Amino acid sequence: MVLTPKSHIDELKDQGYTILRNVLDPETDIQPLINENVQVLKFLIKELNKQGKINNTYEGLDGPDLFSKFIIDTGQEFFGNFNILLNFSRAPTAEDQMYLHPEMFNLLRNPKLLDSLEQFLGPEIAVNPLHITRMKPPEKALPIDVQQHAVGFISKTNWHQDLWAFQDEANDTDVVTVWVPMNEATENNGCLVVVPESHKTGELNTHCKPSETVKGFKGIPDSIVSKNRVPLPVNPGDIIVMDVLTEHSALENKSDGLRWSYDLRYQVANQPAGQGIRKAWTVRSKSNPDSEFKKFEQWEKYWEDIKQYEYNSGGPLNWTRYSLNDPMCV
Ligand SMILES: O=C(O)CCC(=O)C(=O)O
Repeated sequence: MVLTPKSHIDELKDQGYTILRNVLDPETDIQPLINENVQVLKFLIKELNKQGKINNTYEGLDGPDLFSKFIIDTGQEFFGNFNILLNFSRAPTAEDQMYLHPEMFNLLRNPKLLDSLEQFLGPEIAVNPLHITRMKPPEKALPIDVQQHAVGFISKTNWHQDLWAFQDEANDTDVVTVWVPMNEATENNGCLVVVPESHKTGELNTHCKPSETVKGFKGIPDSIVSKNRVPLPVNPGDIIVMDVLTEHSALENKSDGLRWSYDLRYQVANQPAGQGIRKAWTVRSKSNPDSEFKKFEQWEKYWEDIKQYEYNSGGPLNWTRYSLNDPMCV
């Protein structure tokens, strides 16, 4: 059944998520970003070999298979080069890496994507700087510490609601999560799973912070998540739009290949982003087109300034919505 815009809005309100099919063209909207990533990885591999940090040229591998093998071998160590997230919990260094390349900027600004989001957000749209790259090789092949302490970037994602990652100033911001697959996401390779209607309580469930016993990302204890869990398989070109209170996780990748996606967040422009000094940047404005970031260099400078600021000031604002002392959190 093809949903009309009104029914997507209703579905998002009623269920806490909605899937929009064939928003993007895999050939012209997605493949260029894949190609760009591969080019960046090949360059990185050369550099790391020159610096003696790795000893493998990965000859004969290409595309997602190259990523898969590289991440299996190196775990989280170099993943910052491909992530579009600067982690709040890191201690900033002058060498902080992040994926800042033109095709990523093009995806964030993709007119088809923005057209499809207008129904939820209206004509004044900004990119919220909380966005993440997920590149997940087969879970069983990952380094054992990654398997044991799922961090969610390169391994399975634990249950959470995205609102936990927003500071209080954004409590009234109109913001949605937009999940964009680069390749087919299936139950076998670790697609997203949601609890329908879980956004309706209007509150954050208990989120546990990482501890000595469970390192990495922890989230809502599985035992208190409803059993009504719905996997959301999607194809490249489709997007999933979610409420920031919808409880969700991602399954383990049991396939033999890489599962690759981006979770982006878009909001109404000029509302608080809830990300400390990282403000939302306008990507579409009917009322003030000059306020839009139109050039890649603007986006690049925005992040370079943030990195510099956080480095000089000793780190991003220290904050948390984790439950620190909940008995659930062991
Ligand atoms: O893709 C994933 O593994 C998790 C995505 C996610 O947590 C999100 O979209 O907020």
